[in-house]
Amino acid sequence: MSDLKELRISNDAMYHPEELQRRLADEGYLFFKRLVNPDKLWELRREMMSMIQEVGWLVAGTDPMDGIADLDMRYTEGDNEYSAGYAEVYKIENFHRSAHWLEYLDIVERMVGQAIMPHPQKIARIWFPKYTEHTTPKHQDFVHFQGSYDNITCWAPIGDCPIELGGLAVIPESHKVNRVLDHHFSLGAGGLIVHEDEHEDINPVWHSANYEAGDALFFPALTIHQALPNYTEDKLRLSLDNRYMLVGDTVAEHMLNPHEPSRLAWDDIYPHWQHEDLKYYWKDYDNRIVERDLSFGDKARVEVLELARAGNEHAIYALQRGARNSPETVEPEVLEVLDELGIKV
Ligand SMILES: O=C(O)CCC(=O)C(=O)O
Ligand SMILES: [Fe+2]
Repeated sequence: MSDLKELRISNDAMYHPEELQRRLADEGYLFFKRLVNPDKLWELRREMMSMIQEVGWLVAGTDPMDGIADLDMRYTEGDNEYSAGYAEVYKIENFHRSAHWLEYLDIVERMVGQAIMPHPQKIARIWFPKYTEHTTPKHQDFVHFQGSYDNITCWAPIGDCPIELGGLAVIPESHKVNRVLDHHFSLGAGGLIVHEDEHEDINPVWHSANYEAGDALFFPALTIHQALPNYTEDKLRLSLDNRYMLVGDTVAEHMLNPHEPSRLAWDDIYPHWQHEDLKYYWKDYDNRIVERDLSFGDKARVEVLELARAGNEHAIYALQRGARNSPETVEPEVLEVLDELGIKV
């Protein structure tokens, strides 16, 4: 993106809750440099990248801290192979614990002015280079994480993340649409894209940063954002995106579970941990749990069939991948469309 603007840095307001709340309401994001001591991120990076090397995604013999990807292993969310590697990273206790670091909890509490808690579901993104059609597309987080418009996402690189490595970009003030916009099928992570230029009340000026370890970007559930493509030759992008909710607010049931691409249950994860304090911690809170709204995904599933029939390559790829991943549960319509197109699963 050629006309990217710089995110506004809000370190000057870090200890002024009212100013943080004003900026969040006005601009739809807050960005801090070195909110967390970078050494904590470097330590987490070592642990996670070492596991990523162990599962075979980094070039053997390279320093795991450099994150040099094996380009023959390019996988993404939705691929069985991604799930297999991600599951090993997802078991790491410190990765889950990082969402509970006081630096994050304190600042979120100040920016919303109420008691908060991290969603049980934590997310790491392990993004391969030159695999850009799978980049996280433009979206509002509400379609994925639901529960409440007041949820706050925290996106943080685990290490440095210059523009070419594909950090997060937002449209300031886009949360002011004050509604969930129509989302469409996309091949990128999450599978849903919003076309911000379809909406007159949005001024689509994208902002991002050359992120450094310890930096963190926060935004509410309606702010439009996307990841930038990873254009590096050979580097993995490793980042956290975690969510915080107001204590006592509504939470969608699926956010109480591990992140789906890991294909794990808490009982698969907890035996790998050394401490007890974060196991099922949310059960001590009285939040309102609601069922997941499946309508966003359902709409995209209808669209993907139509697009595939019309020859859209991303749609065809998505159907093929789905059928290959879980042959036992593939919908008859999907097989029908692939058959019509003469494509073997
Ligand atoms: O890191 C990514 O690719 C996606 C992150 C994202 O959309 C989020 O943090 O909500
Ligand atoms: Fe998102």
